[in-house]
Amino acid sequence: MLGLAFLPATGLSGLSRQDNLLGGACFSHPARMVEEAGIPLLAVDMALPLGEAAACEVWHCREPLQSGQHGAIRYRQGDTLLFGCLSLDEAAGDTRPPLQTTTEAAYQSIFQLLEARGFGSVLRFWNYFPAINQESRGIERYRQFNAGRQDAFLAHGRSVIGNVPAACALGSASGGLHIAFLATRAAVIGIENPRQLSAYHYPSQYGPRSPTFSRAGLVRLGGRDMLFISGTASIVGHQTLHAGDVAAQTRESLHNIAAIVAEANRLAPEADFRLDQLAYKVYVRRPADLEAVRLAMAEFIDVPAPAIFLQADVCRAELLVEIEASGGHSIRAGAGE
Ligand code: 3EB
Repeated sequence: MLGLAFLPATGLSGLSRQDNLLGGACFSHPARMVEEAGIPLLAVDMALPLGEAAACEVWHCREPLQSGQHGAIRYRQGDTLLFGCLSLDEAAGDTRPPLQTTTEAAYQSIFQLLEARGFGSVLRFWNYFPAINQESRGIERYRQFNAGRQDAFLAHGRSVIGNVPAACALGSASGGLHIAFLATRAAVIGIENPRQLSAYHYPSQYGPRSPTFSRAGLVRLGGRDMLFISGTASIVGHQTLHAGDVAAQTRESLHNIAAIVAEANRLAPEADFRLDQLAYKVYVRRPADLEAVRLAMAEFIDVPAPAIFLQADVCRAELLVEIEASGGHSIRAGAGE
């Protein structure tokens, strides 16, 4: 029904022969466009600390698909799934910080598209933009982003607490605002982590507007339960733990993911999600920390799981690592067939 492949940029054309590609994102430093006719693919400037040239995250499915364009959004959809992405230069529209204005415009455009095509739920948003921890106009850029995102949710009459989509927000090395999203006509259940305060309830010390995301989204597609876990970091309650200790941060992040998986299994008892059967994307702030992160992951998850490692800034200055994951769909890692 739905599948995820982690591929080198050269593996893409091989995949398209047997699967219908929805779209995805390619990461390299510098960013390199991967052209695949009609397939919405982001080109994100993000280094690969393992030294590979590029890594692509590609979603595919069995549904017949058609491509379309809505403003800056390139998308591809079938009966139950829609993948879209857009890349925007930050443009000043009014007196607000340009990133905030651009973020609001991007999300408004996404919601317009989803409303027009009749896709009621977003399984996952991925957000990438440069200098995420930098301040401009007296406010950190991640916080500018949060304001723009929340305003777009509100403008479209969407709730900003409770059943909101899973997401991540990471700092890229350069470029504009990149957003990718996977939406569905099926019902998605937002999942929270009992170890963490819901991000949409974070107190104002983390910014005037709380981030609008759930810890995970759970959906049943084609008779299978699927889980989309948001970027997960070393945060318990609302506090950052283990400042300066990347191994401990990695373990805490995985404890959080384990708690989210337990919540998902409680809500979908048939699903039986397991840590060693998820696909991971791991964002490491400092390349020198890579081995410590990999070791901590290998100790926590006994069986090696498919993973992409990327070098990215995380949305709180003290956070050294952030991990996202998904499962229940098919997962393929490697050169494709
Ligand atoms: C956190 O738990 C870490 O703003 O979309 C994780 C996942 C984080 C998503 C977002 C931010 C976002 O608060 C940061």
